[in-house]
Amino acid sequence: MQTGELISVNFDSGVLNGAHVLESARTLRDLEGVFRDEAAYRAMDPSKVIYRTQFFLPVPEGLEGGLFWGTTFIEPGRVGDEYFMTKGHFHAKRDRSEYYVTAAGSGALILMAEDGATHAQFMTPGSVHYIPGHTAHRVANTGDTRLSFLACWPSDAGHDYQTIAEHGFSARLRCIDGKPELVAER
Ligand code: M6P
Ligand code: ZN
Repeated sequence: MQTGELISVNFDSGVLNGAHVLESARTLRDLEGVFRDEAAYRAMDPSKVIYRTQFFLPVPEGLEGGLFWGTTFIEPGRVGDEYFMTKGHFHAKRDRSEYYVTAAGSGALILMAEDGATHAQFMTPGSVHYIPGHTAHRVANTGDTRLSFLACWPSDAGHDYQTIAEHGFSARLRCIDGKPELVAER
């Protein structure tokens, strides 16, 4: 039996283990321009880690036909009335799709079609979310504990952050009267 690339996932925490698991972190500093309340953003510690990601990339990035696997861990918290969330992206190859599966915590997956139509799906342990191609995706942690979700996406999908940096999402998940609400921009 071949065990060379073996990794394991802890389904309670979402943590990946294995010699080939890579990690990265995004701090508030990396999320410049993401949150609408700039004054609240400036008042916070820029070195605060908002989310971390673990990746398993068994084939080279860009290869057609492979799959990547990862877990994202988003801390609880808010910038103003907006929950801590991922940058979000379209896939550079627009037709590529992806799965997200919630391991722990609670949150929302915000999906935006290319025409700007936006909706959210609640994330709770065990929830499975299919992200079709041509759809930008971002996750917000709406709970008081860390939100962890597994992801599986094609190795040639790529990340287009630029379109989101220029146009943003057309709706934001804001905490209104203590509850998450998807609010259209303008
Ligand atoms: C998931 C996957 C990754 C992505 C990560 C963080 O694990 O979709 O491809 O990089 O979430 O999201 P983002 O890249 O938008 O910061
Ligand atoms: Zn993606």
